[in-house]
Amino acid sequence: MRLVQFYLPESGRRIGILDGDQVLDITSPGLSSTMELLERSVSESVTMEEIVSRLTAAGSYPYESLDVSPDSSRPHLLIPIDPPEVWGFGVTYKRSAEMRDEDTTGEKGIYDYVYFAERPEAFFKATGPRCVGTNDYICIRRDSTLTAAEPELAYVLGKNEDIIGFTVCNDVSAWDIERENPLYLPQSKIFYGCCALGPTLALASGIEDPYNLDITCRIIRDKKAIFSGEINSSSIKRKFDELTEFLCRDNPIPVGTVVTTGTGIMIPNDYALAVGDVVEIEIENIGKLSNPVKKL
Ligand code: DO4
Ligand code: MG
Repeated sequence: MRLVQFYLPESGRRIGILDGDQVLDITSPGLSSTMELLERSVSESVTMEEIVSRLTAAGSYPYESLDVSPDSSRPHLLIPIDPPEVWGFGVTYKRSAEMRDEDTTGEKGIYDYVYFAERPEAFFKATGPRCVGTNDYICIRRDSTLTAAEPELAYVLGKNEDIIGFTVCNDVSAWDIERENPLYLPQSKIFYGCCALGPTLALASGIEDPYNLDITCRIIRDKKAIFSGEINSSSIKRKFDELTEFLCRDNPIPVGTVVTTGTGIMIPNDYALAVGDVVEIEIENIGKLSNPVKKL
């Protein structure tokens, strides 16, 4: 089951289920966000699917008609969950370790070390207001000239550190700031519009094998694809339980936290983001996240 949040000019935020090419509106009193749905499932100790099965659809909208840039005068998709926190993991794919070391010192260094270390690299990435949904702008911070898209599979935590679902994430990162000094990592990672999530929240029961998902990325400039890359999530070095265990060690993580699992598609520096580009990231059984780029 894939959930979305969408906006209607007359009633604001709604929750929908993706049913073929239609979005069924299942909003009901007290349940107008996927976070409320998740909190209800936690308080009643039932699955989100169980809560959804009790709701009646109040209307339907073609998905295509909602997959448009956000504008308060027309219906459009929103971020599929408003996360209290987003945490990231890095250097979970070999390509990320290799390219980062090469671009920093030209030889094996801290990235190779962390790729093989027992402890993974975890970093705070964003809060809800720093995130955007599909078709909304991702941003280049004003002091960066080399900001890149990082296409990633992300999961959402429920209670007891359980994964309740998956979404697509763009861990937009100012690589020039990261390379200047590793201590600048938070500034390279956290800024307004640094994280795109969506288009759907695919509940975990519908994702048969999260370690076998094709992830593709395209960068469109002047209507042409100037970059395309792909990876399968089977190439990730670590298991999600291992990431969650490190993340939650003596660190209270609120329900609804999004955890992004690292990039396996390293975009060459020649395709650093430019104003007007559109980044498309697609993961099978979740959907295509598409974001235009602007400079802050
Ligand atoms: O330390 C660098 C960040 C790594 C990262 O975000 C990734 O590998 O996806
Ligand atoms: Mg990343």
